[in-house]
Amino acid sequence: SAAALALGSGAAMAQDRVIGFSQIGSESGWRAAETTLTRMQAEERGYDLRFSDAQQRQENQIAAIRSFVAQGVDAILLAPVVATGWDSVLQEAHEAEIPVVLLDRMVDSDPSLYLTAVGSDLVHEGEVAGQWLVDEVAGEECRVVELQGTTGSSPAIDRKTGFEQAIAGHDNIQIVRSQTGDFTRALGKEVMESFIQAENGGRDICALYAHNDDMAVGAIQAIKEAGLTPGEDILIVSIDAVPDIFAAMAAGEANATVELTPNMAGPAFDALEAFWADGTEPEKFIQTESRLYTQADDPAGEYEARKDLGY
Ligand code: GYE
Repeated sequence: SAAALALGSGAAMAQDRVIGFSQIGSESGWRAAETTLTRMQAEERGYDLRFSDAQQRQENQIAAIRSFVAQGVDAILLAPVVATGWDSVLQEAHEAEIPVVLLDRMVDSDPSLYLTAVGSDLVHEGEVAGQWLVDEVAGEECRVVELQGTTGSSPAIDRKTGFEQAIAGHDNIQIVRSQTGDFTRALGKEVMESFIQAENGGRDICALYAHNDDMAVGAIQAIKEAGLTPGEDILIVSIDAVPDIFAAMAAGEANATVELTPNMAGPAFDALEAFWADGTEPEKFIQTESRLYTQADDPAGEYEARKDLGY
């Protein structure tokens, strides 16, 4: 029948779609979940996903994109490790007429060089975290240590800016130390140990702001090893909403997190499908939601709901 034929050719078309995905690496639980969900979305839609893990190195991402262009893929997904240095390679994809969709981090390049970007409002996330702390300490003196994400990445830049904007004008709150933990648990722990050492065994620290949950989880370990109680002696606010931070919140060892959905590929593929169908140009930025969770928001339940999502 015509319907069966149409269905058949639709399926065949989907089968023919080849997507190159240049992923940053596996620095965090959130990143692992994004990779899993991208693979799931591609499989559901019948795409051939070619996955490249850059192990945190921009040069590996540039090489992967060049290879995807040479293979003549139908589209490229790029989660860019840092914000600068993409102009030439994006230009090459553009000249080959291969649409590029950015996932979760932004670039400084001209927006005409990519089809769209899917991500959260990273400045807003920092503001939500900062506002939570402003409300929580309610005018009390609070000396904050900050674990930044990967240097030069848009989330590290924007989450710092947003938090600083939220605490501006609240002179009781001060960032006293700030250093990168590269979005990893191991460095989060190591840098927190040095903060604790420099701050009277941790006793002069009121709160930790970590640019992602994984660094917070590493820092929680450091705080415990220093003989202090995370979540009480030192307040902890971070970003991502991965299962392990909910486990820590359920145990009273972390206080708040701002959710970042790992399903960036769903909206990216929707935009690509509309573009392939009739040339529909998506908005340049497809924004995902950011929501605050505290210990009052059933962290044990949130842990259960997420723990099998590939985190
Ligand atoms: O928050 C963090 C990570 O790029 C916004 O990257 C993303 C960040 C995410 O590895 O955990």
